[in-house]
Amino acid sequence: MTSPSPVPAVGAGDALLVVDVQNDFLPGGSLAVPAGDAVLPAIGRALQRFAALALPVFASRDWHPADHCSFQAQGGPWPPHCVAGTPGADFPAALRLPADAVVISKATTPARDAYSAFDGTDLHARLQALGVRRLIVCGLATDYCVQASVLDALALGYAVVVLRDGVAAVDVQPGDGERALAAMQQRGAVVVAAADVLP
Ligand code: VGL
Ligand code: ZN
Repeated sequence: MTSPSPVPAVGAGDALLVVDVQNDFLPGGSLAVPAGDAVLPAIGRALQRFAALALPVFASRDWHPADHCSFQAQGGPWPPHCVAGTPGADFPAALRLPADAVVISKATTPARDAYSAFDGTDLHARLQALGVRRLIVCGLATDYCVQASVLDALALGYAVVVLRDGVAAVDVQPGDGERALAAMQQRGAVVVAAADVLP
C-alpha cells in the first residue's frame, strides 16, 4: 500500500505560478539554465490539471529594457537576457501556456532588478482578488527567481508547494539549487514531485 500524499491535491483556493519560463533561460538562450527544458513535462502536467479544474494560472516573465542594470554592460552580473519584446523574452511554444493565463512582467525599468514575481507587480492583489490561499510554483531558476518568489509568497501568508521536477537551477556555485530548495522548505514550502500533487 502506498502512503497517503502529505500534500492535499490541487483544488479550490489554489493557483499555479509559472516563473520565468522564457526562451533566454532555456537551452540556446542567452542565460540558459542547464537542463532548463527538463521542467516542461512537469509544468505541462500542472497546466493540464489547472485547466481541467478551471483554476487560475499566472506566468511571470523577466521583461527588461535593453540597458537594464542587471546586464554586464551596466555593471550587473548577467549577460543581456529577456529584453522586452525580443524572441528571447517570449514564452516558448512548448510551454503551451493557456490563453487566459495572467502574465506578470517584472524588472521592467532600467535601474531596478526584481527576482520575485511579487516585486513591483500586482501579483499579490490579483491573487487576493481571486481568493487564492495556496500557490503551486514551478519554473526558472530555482536559485534566483523561483526562490525569491516562493520566499515572498510565504512571507505574504500563502501556502506554497514547489514542484521539484518543475524547477531547474542556474547553479553558479554547485549546490545552489539544492540550497535554495532547503531554504524554501525551512520557511514552510513543501517540495514534491508534480505527480504527488497532480494525480
Ligand atoms: C533570473 C537571473 C537573472 C531568473 C532572472 O528568472 O531566475 N535569473 N534574471
Ligand atoms: Zn533578469
